[in-house]
Amino acid sequence: SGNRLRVLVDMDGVLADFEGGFLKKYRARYPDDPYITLDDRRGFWVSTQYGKLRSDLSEKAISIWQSKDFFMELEPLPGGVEAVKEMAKMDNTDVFICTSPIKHYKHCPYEKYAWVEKHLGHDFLEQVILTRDKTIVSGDILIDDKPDILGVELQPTWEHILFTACHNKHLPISPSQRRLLSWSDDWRAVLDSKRQ
Ligand code: DGP
Repeated sequence: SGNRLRVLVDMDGVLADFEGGFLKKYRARYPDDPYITLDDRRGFWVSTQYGKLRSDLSEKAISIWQSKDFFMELEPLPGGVEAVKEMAKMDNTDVFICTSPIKHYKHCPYEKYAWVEKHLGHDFLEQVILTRDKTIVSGDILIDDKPDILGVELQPTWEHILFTACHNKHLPISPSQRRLLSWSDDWRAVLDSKRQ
């Protein structure tokens, strides 16, 4: 509160390699079916692009992230875990992981907590926010790879910083939208720009 900076960090596509983990497991499970390379990914929804490739592939794609151990076994994206740890140690800074679980809830919510515990430590579980609507969460910054973050709150308190991912890297940069190209990009400057 007060003059503290509150940073919300998305998980899939920002801290955890959802796209890489998906493609690896999709190809292993469906070796005879076509796939979309990460370079050819367009649009946030993986199942939508697979469905356009061939109608039966939408369901096959969905079966991958609905499987046990999918979310748990995602690899960390380069520099993400280190950046979050550093942020959390900064003066006057509160960091929360703000992530939307899939509605097939058998494994995903549990595995998201387990991933945070494994990579950021048990104490960091205090910082986890699972929500399907990020607009109702208040913060100064939301670092997220989804281009359009919509919900019931039409004027979220946060500024959305678009984190570059395979599916959004070709989108035209709107003048109002700031980007982080990766965790090697200057995320400290983005945070400092929002401090009082
Ligand atoms: P978030 O990154 O917090 O906005 O969460 C979005 C989740 O949705 C994340 O786990 C990735 C997943 N996802 C990606 N593509 C699709 C899709 O086509 N369908 C569904 N249901 N989920 C998807």
